[in-house]
Amino acid sequence: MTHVCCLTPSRALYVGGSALGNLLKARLKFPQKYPNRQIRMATTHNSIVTSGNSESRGALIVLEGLDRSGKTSQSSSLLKYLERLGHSAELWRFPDRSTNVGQMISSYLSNKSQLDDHTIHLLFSANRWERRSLMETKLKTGTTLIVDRYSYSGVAFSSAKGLGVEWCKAPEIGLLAPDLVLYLDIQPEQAAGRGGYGSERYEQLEFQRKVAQCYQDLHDASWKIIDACQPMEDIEKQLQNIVLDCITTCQNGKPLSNLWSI
Ligand code: DGP
Repeated sequence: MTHVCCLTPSRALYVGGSALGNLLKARLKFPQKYPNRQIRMATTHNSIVTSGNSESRGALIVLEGLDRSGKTSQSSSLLKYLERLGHSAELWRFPDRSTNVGQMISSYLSNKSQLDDHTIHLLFSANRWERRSLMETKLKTGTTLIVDRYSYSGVAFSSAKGLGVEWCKAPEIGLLAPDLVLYLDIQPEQAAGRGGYGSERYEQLEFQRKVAQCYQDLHDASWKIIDACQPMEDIEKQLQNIVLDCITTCQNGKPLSNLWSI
């Protein structure tokens, strides 16, 4: 059960069986001993707080890979699969081109505007920050999010241009850490052969080779590497099995954490 507390420090609308609940009760009895400040310290900066680390929640699942590795198709079929099973799930995509920041990114990607490499890096990051709070709310209310590209694209694509990896990671610190990173692995040459690249800025073989190397340097043992050259149905089955395990773990109360830890 989710224990939700609408936080004004002096008025808890509902708090169930939590340390915070006990603190609030104690404050009503002994107002001088437990001033407001202590109660504020027991909460986070958000207005929704769960009562502990064992709350059931949705899973944050990220798909990463080179352009044309199949992330978008696989994300969609994963969503359909989860919905068929009755899970609450949504498909998100970064960059999210629907926001003002996203439109600046889109214009840059389609070569309609020029931006300094650092500047565009920060815009991509800002585009993820724009969604952080909603992301946390969705997860805490039990929705699993399948996310097509996340901070790893940010670091891989910008460091492929020569920006320092640590510099690239810095603005991502504090975004929610994924519970699972699924990397669709494909050779840049094979990806390029899939119907050819379009007109977007990064769709060039030589650059994608650098991005592949950056992903290689960035990944860790927690990533699930999927051979993206298998038949689509085989990839779908592999993703489905991995994802279901992850969703169960999160339903059982895995705490949310922040980047940069995965
Ligand atoms: P997509 O909409 O998934 O096709 O992504 C558009 C392009 O932007 C693609 O070439 C990958 C690149 N990209 C995605 N996220 C980031 C990011 O955070 N930083 C940079 N530099 N590039 C990114």
